[in-house]
Amino acid sequence: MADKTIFSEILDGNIPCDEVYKDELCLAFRDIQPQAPVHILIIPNKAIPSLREAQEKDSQILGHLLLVAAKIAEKEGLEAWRTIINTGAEAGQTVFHLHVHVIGGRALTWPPG
Ligand code: DGP
Repeated sequence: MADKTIFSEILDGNIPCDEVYKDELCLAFRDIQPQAPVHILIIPNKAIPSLREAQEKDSQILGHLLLVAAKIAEKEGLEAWRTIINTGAEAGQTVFHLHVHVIGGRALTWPPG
């Protein structure tokens, strides 16, 4: 069993969040350290530590997170946006509960840092 993360605490309602979307598989809320005018995190209810630990049986959840990302981007009025899943500390992952970043509202450069 993975250690509890701050995102589990948010899912449990122990830590508040600025919620933007919720359904039976996931929760989305605004990032506390936004990197752009719109910066939203989508997390599965299931505590998968990272994409590395995701399994075949998680396919529906993973696909769902991306479809929710597109739905949220549209709701936020974004014409372009970036979806990011950091996997591993060296890639910038700091919270080990899989999450999709949705970032937009400004021009985004490539390649990322
Ligand atoms: P990552 O670096 O990919 O693991 O992204 C973690 C993100 O989570 C980071 O952008 C900051 C955000 N974050 C960390 N703690 C909290 C919190 O308590 N509330 C909210 N809303 N965001 C958080």
